Amino acid sequence: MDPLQTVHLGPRKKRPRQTSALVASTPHDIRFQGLVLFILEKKMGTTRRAFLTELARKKGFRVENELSDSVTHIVAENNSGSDVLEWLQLQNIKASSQLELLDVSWLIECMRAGNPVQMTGKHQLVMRQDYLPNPIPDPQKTPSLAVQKISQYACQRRTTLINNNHIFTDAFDILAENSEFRENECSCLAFMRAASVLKSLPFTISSMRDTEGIPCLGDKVKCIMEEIIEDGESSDVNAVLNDERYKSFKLFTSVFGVGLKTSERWFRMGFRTLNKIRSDKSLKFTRMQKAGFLYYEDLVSCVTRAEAEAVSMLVKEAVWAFLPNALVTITGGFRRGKKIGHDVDFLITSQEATEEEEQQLLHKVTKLWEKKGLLLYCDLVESTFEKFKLPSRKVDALDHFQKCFLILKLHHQRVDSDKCSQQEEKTWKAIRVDLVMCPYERRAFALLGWTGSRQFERDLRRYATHERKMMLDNHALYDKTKRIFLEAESEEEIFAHLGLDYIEPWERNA
Ligand code: DCT
Ligand code: MG
Repeated sequence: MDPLQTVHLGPRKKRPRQTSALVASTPHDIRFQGLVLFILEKKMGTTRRAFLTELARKKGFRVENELSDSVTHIVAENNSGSDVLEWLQLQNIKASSQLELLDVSWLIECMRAGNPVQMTGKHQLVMRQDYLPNPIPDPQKTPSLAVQKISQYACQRRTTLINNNHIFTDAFDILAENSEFRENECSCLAFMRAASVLKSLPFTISSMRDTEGIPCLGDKVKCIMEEIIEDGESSDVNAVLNDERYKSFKLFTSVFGVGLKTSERWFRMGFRTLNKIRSDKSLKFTRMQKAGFLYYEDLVSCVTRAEAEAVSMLVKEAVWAFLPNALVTITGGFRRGKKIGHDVDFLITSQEATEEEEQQLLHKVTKLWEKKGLLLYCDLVESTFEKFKLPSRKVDALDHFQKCFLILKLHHQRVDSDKCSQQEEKTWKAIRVDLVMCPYERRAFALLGWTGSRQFERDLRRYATHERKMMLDNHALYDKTKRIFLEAESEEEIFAHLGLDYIEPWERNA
């Protein structure tokens, strides 16, 4: 039997208080700095507390006898989040916002593992303060830890790639896409926000009771969730997946250069397959669409991380040939830790370059690739950036930096040297690459904007506007109350200007 679980088997005899056992414990080396535990005696009992304290200390954990400011984790047994909060209140203790309230199951897992294990929703008695919609402390309210609410803004949630609610978010992603194809903006936004908030949850929703207090879940959304919980699937989603318009739009927009307008036209003309479209002599294609059809197979198969890294080398080599000190940063999904993507995005900037050199760089780089036969498609858009222009009000507006949308030829041997050319086989893959060139002093804004996700960016701007009376876009942050531009050297500084806790790139997968 597991000694950790041999407790609470029937009533126990009352024993004299053994606090001395805690105080007198022999000193142990602390192996996990920065982690300070306090084990709550309430409902756990003195003996078990003493046992767990000693065990944790033996394993190198720092466990405090008294609750102090240095404590980072409170561990409780048979207590709910509100029980612990109530207890804290009774002690008149001001809990810091970073304090984790955890169930003893977390500590037990740590003991088994011999080191701190990741905290998940099932361990957390309350959500962390970071999820508060307005994390401005109210000095009237002590202790400051309240039962925490999940913010309606993605920029106040931490969304990693661990998605505990796939069954729901897959459904809402499909419904959002269908609404987009039907140009129903409202319902598209509602489904996207629902998917986004569910992606951030540290636990899986298994009954409708779990949805209490979660924002962005309207009646329609809840109905669909209820159906998925009960039947394992949603009839709305099934209807969409069988819908002619949805299937056609999905197929047509998978071609580079084909958007909603073109899809609509082809759909109305009665087209249902790409082969029919490709071979129709009466249709006119843009240069982008021609490239899209030509490299279709390569472009629909996603870019892997290894391929993205190979492209990164290619980009750096070319950029550094002209501007050796330029900063080249991978942005987009790959910066957020994604394993695959539909393209590879880069932000380029240089502290030393003159305006002329800055303007010329993308031209030189793409010419170099053209000479080497690596440039399969190139659309270079000149900058329309103006220094003193106010940030855009449009949430989805494209920025004004100089940029190019490319398709590059990536030779397999640049990815995997073993995969050498076997005769007649194609030895390369076409990859979509976006390069953005920005003035050095705007790099933090450009980086934040190009890291995404789109939902995260939308909510950052919405939050800036509605909660801070500020305007944010990929170029700048403007404070409307003070009527000044707020400068930033790093993303951390932008979050600080907005009064937001910093969210790491890999926590922005909203
Ligand atoms: N972006 C934006 N507004 C746009 C286009 C892009 O804010 N109109 C930002 C958000 C994400 C980033 O640029 C890169 O865009 P994509 O490559 O489209 O997205 P991604 O997150 O990199 O996803 P994927 O893996 O599909 O490339
Ligand atoms: Mg991308």
